[in-house]
Amino acid sequence: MALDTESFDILLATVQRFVREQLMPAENHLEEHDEVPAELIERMKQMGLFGLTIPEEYGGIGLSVSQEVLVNHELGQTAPAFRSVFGTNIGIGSQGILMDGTAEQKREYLPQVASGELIMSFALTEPDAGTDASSLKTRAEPDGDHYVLNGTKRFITNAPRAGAFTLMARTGGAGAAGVSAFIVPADAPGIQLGRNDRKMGQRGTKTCDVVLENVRVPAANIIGGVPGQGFKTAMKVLDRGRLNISAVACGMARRVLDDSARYARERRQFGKPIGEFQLVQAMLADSQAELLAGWALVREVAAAFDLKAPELSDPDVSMRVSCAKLFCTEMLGRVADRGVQVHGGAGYINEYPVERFYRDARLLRLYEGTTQVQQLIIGRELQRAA
Ligand code: COS
Repeated sequence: MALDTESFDILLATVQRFVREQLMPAENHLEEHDEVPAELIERMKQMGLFGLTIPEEYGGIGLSVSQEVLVNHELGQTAPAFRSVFGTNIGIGSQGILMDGTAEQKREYLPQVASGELIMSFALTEPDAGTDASSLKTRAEPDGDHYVLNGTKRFITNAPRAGAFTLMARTGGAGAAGVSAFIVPADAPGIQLGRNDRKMGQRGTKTCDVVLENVRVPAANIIGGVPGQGFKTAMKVLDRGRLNISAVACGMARRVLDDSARYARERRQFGKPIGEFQLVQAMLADSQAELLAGWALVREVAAAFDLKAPELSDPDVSMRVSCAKLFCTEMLGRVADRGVQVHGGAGYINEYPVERFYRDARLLRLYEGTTQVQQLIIGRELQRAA
């Protein structure tokens, strides 16, 4: 699946312009009001951003993974909260249905997801099940042709905007084999949302708890129709998600580095621009070298991803995705830190975007699997292959 080259070039140029002309100027609004302006969300829908990765037959644009990372690299160059409005629709919220859903589920949900009419969100994490995702406790008990769900999901991105969740719950015994993925409408009786989480950064991104109390969901809403497959679906979805987080990390690093290089040219000390001092150049050079290495890795892994069938797992590709997530998000942490250093005291003041990017960047080493989870996946695969 891929968009033809000519149409993709036009799309990418449109996204670039949108980022520079409309999103970057709205960054301060986002920070002050913790809200993405409604007219920008409308524009995102018109541009087809909610359907970037949904195949054309369901009304989406049908980007390949190699194309998707290029778009995410552009979107990374502004505040990540803008992308998060539709990020769960094109990523972790909907990909489970695309990869493992029945033909009927795809027909019913994907067109609404692609148009942005339905916002989907991904609910895996719980108060006692973060990294140890397969220990999740939310229960789904069979009751006739329904299941009854009880439990709490935590830190759920886009929950306040969601019309439905891809939600993992336990239909069987302990461990990964007892987990099923359900499509749960957000307005089902018994669902309550917690108050919005107050985060260190990424203002404008909405996350909160989702509490389920005796929520009745048709058995037909199990993704793929077969119980016990939900953990694998979640892991496959996260593979693609993690690669896209890596692309966003490269985009954010690009923006921080561009801002820092520009600041170094303008800011004068000791009678000349600080960019002429070699110690400042060394910081910029390290960031540039690491950024180019990370971006090359993302593009290579994306190409490997495109070679495999999306519904199949490939431990070698998962391992490579984890290398990209680990390297690029850690790289961004270092680039953002140097960015603040190049700005000096001004980098600690919130008039400069670098202060915000420094806070926003911190989350990338945590969500969709911490750096340590990526190390674990890489380490296990190396052992398996040996
Ligand atoms: N694709 C397909 N299947 C996968 C897979 C993948 N990428 N990763 C694991 N699986 C399968 C395994 O093959 C195994 O199946 P079998 O039992 O049939 O062999 C099953 O899923 C269980 O896998 P595993 O034994 O590796 O599960 P663990 O409980 O040991 O979990 C980690 C491994 C820690 C890597 C996993 O729980 C994880 O990624 N945790 C982090 C979760 C996360 O990212 N949370 C962020 C919040 S979501 S935004």
